[in-house]
Amino acid sequence: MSYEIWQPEFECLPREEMQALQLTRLKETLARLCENVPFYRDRLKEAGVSPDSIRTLDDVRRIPFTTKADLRQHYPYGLLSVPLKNVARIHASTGTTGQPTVVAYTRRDLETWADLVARFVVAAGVRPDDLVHIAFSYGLFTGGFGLHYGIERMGAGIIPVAAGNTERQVRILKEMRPTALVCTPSYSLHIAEVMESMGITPEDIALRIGLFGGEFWSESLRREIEIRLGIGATDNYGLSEVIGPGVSGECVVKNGMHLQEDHFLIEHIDPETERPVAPGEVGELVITPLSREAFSVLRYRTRDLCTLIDEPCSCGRTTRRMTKVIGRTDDMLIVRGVNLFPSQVETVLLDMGGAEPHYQIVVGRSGTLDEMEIQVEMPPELFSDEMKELHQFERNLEKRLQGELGVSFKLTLVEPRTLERSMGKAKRVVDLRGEQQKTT
Ligand code: DLL
Repeated sequence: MSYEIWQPEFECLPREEMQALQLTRLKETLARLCENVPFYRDRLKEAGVSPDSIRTLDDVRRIPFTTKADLRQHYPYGLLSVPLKNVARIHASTGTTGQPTVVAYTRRDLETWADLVARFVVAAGVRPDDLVHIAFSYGLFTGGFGLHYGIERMGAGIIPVAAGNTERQVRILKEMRPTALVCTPSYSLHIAEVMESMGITPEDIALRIGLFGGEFWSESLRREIEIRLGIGATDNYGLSEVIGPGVSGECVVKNGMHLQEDHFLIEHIDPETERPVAPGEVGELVITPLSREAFSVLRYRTRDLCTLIDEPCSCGRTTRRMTKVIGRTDDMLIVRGVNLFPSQVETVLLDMGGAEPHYQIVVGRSGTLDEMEIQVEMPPELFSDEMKELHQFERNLEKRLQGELGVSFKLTLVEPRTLERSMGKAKRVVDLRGEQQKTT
């Protein structure tokens, strides 16, 4: 089987050449930041690091980490490394908590970004004769414009639908016949759900590929989406602080997302000890962009947890891969001392069969004790059925969740389609503990 590769001269570089390129670019990045960003000039001086003192890639560990808090402190333009007049575009992180973080691009940054997106779009199997339906929001979020220009670069056609009005999305799928769909995985599931309610089947539309990213989704959800939309679904990953979408993406082999290592130096650490994790273990990604002009970060703590895959991929790309993100360090809930990720609930729901993967976890406090409620939509076919079957379903689900989570909780079955659907990233957790503490 032959695989299309957008920039084989970079995506298939022999390991030593890749590392040499990374080292050169790392030194250039340090020099640029020392010269133009007072925050980094001071930080690096304090740490005793100069661009010339970096001799190997491992020397990157002498540089202090950058965190979201550092970016917030310098809101909006404190970390720019070019004058504002040279900035071609501004985006911002989704910022669910507190201040958003602003990121900026020069013309050259936008060119690079388009190529990085083009790479994973091509790797996912999209071709110039495809027509791509983009259902990401276009705006400060990097998803819409990021995918748009990358797809334009690789030559496929685009329907820039943007997020929202799901019935219209479905009509467009049916009438304009796009062959690929771009959105968050949770929104694709909602599109599937609305499609079913409109009596439209996968045979009535022309989709064959889904490119989904921007939030966590499990392998089980992938299977569910693939069946309900009749497509092959691929994952892609990125974050605004380092560029947006385009950090990594799956090829058609679908065994991990290829990291674009010529533009990002990847470290993988234990979030507690901050030391590198052993191969094959779960760790937090720490990313240093190697080519950004307008705005860059050194050793950015992504808080995203995954495993790295070093073995070569049969597609021919030589880059390392990351598995699906299993969660974020700040998504991890600690309920009565037990650590859990919302993703565990999704996996149970989908693996059980018959359940809908729509859920919300509400954590509160009663006195000094944490309390957790898991709200799950009951399957529509059971909703109107006999109570006996519904109770059976409830007991079964409770048992499975209990086995997976290892902490007690209250399971509440809610009516079908009553949990809020998001057009972008789904909100799975409502943690009321901070608020309750403030008021008690
Ligand atoms: O979500 C960039 C993006 C847009 C990536 C569209 C892919 C497609 P932010 O809004 O800054 O940027 O959010 C970044 O989203 O740190 C992860 O926690 C999460 N995330 C992004 N992609 C994935 C993915 C964009 N494929 C944050 N799987 C990141 C799991 C993801 N989590």
